[in-house]
Amino acid sequence: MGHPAQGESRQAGQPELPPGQRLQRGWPVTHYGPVPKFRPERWEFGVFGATESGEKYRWTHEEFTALPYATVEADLHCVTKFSMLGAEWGGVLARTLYDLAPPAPEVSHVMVWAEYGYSANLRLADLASARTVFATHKDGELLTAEHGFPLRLIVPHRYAWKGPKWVRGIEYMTADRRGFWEERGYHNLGDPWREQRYSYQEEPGDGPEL
Ligand SMILES: Nc1nc2c(c(=O)[nH]1)N[C@H]1C(S)=C(S)[C@@H](COP(=O)(O)O)O[C@H]1N2
Ligand SMILES: [Mo]
Repeated sequence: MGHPAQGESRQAGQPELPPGQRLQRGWPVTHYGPVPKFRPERWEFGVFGATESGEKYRWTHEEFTALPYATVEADLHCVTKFSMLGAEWGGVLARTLYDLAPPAPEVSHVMVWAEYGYSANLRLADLASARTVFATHKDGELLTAEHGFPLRLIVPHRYAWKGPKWVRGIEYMTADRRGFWEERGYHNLGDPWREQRYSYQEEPGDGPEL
């Protein structure tokens, strides 16, 4: 595990924007499709695919909210060029889930799955990064439905489309596969500090053939 994830060049507390981004006041709502209704009795979070044990892991909503709570300060960079700086995200560190439900040694990538089939692919190292968090809270308050309640992923060093709202699970993969936006014209890696916005910018090795 653990070569450091790429692109974390901003120092905490230093208001700096990635190239081409502008500061957004307030917190707009940006997503594709409807806001799902939360039904606690039907909700579960799963970790599946190539787990080390070969088993699928599940948490009910009650079990998930009992997992250790941590906070991470991180910015949100939308590929459409606005950024929100300095939010404090609270929830379960992705690293905690990684440790509770470890991947098989040959796992290189993950697909993060959300309601209605929204998905985003990440390198395993990006998921396991110390600041990647499955957030239930922002600035001490529960997320609203529009912003992803009951759970959304925050990957501080990636564009925000790689942080699904209404997230339901992690699939461990032994090869890379494109997620929802990565199949539809966005960059497979999506590092805002390298301005990796669109798939036409990809270089050989950045992602699977389109
Ligand atoms: N499930 C889901 N998650 C999603 C999206 C989406 O369309 N569906 N859009 C992404 C994009 S492009 C952005 S910029 C952020 C926006 O988060 P916000 O609405 O809380 O600001 O959510 C991300 N997560
Ligand atoms: Mo976005």
